Amino acid sequence: MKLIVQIPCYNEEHTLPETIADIPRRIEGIDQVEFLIIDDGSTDRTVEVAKELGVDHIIINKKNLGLARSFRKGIEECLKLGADIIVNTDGDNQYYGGDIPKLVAPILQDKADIVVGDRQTSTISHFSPFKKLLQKFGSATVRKLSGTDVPDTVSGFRAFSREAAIRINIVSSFSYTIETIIQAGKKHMAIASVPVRTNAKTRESRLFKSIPAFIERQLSSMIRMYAMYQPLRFFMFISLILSIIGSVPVIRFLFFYFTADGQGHIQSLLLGSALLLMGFITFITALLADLINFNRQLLEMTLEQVRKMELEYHLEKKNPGEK
Ligand SMILES: Nc1nc2c(ncn2[C@@H]2O[C@H](COP(=O)(O)OP(=O)(O)O)[C@@H](O)[C@H]2O)c(=O)[nH]1
Ligand SMILES: [Mg+2]
Repeated sequence: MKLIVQIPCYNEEHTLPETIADIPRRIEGIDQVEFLIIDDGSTDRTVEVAKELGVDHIIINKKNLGLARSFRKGIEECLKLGADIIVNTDGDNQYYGGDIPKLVAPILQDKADIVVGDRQTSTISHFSPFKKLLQKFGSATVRKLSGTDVPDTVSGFRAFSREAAIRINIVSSFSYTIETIIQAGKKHMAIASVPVRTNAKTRESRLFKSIPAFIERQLSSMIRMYAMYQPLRFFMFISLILSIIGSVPVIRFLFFYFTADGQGHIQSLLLGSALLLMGFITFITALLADLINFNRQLLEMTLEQVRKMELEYHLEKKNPGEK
C-alpha cells in the first residue's frame, strides 16, 4: 500500500517545513509514505525548501496555473507513481497532518472512495460568525446538489482511493473542492467524512481575496457542475419557469378575447408569446443538453480506460513482469 501526500504550493517557503514535519512517515496499513509538491510558479524559495526537506517528488509549473489545475496535475502524477491512496493537504499548514491516519482509515477498510476532513468550522475561533454562516449555508447547498452528506464541502484535506482518482475529472480552473464533491455524488462514489484538527492560522487565504469573491466563484462552480451533471433537470426547470410566467399574460389575453368584445390586450399577447417561445427554446436546449450529457459519459468512460492503461504501462515500466 503506497500513500502519496500531495501538497499544492504557491509561495509556501515559510510554512512548508512545519506542514511536512507534522505528517507521519509511518501509518498503520500503509507500507510507504511519499510526498509530492506541486509548485505553482512560486516566486519564493518553495522549491529549494522542498528539496532541502527531502520531498520525494516535485512538479514545477513554470507559471502560476491556479489551484485546480495544479491539483489535477498532482493527481495524475500520483497515479503514475503508483499511489494506492492520495492525500491532499495545504501548504500553509492549515490542517493537522497528524490526522492523516484517520483520513485514510475508511479507504483502507474499503468503506470509502473519498474521505473529506471535516474541520468542524463552527468551532474554529478565528472564523467570523458571518464566515461560519456562509460555510454552513454553502455546504448545505452542495450537499443538496450532490446528494451527499459531507459536512465540510470546501475542506482541502482529503484522501482519494486510486479508483476515485481515476474517475474524477477536474474541469474548472479555479477550485476543485466543490467540483469533486458534486461529481463524486453524481457518480455514486462512497464519500466519507472524518473530523480533523486544524492548526492556528498562519496567514490570510491567498485563494480568496474577499468574501464576495469567494461567494461568486463558489456559486458559479456549483451552478456549472450541477448543469453539467443534471442538464435535463437544469434546463427543464428554466423552461418551466419561463412557460409558467408566459402563460399568465396569454391567459389574460384569451380571457378578455372571449368575454369582452375581442379587442385589445395585444401587449399581454406579445409579452406572453415571447416568454412562451423562450420557454420552448429552452425546452429544446434541455433535450440537446441531455444528448450532450450522454456524450460526456462516453468520453469519461474512455478517459477512465485510458488512465487505467497508462497506469498499467507506468507500473510495468517500473516493475517489469510484476503484476
Ligand atoms: N497551485 C496553487 N495553489 C495555490 C494558489 N493559491 C493558493 N494555493 C495553495 O492552495 C492551498 C490553499 O490556499 P490558501 O491560500 O491557504 O487558501 P484557503 O484554502 O482559503 O485557506 C495552499 O496550499 C496554497 O499554497 C495558486 O494560485 N495556485
Ligand atoms: Mg489556508
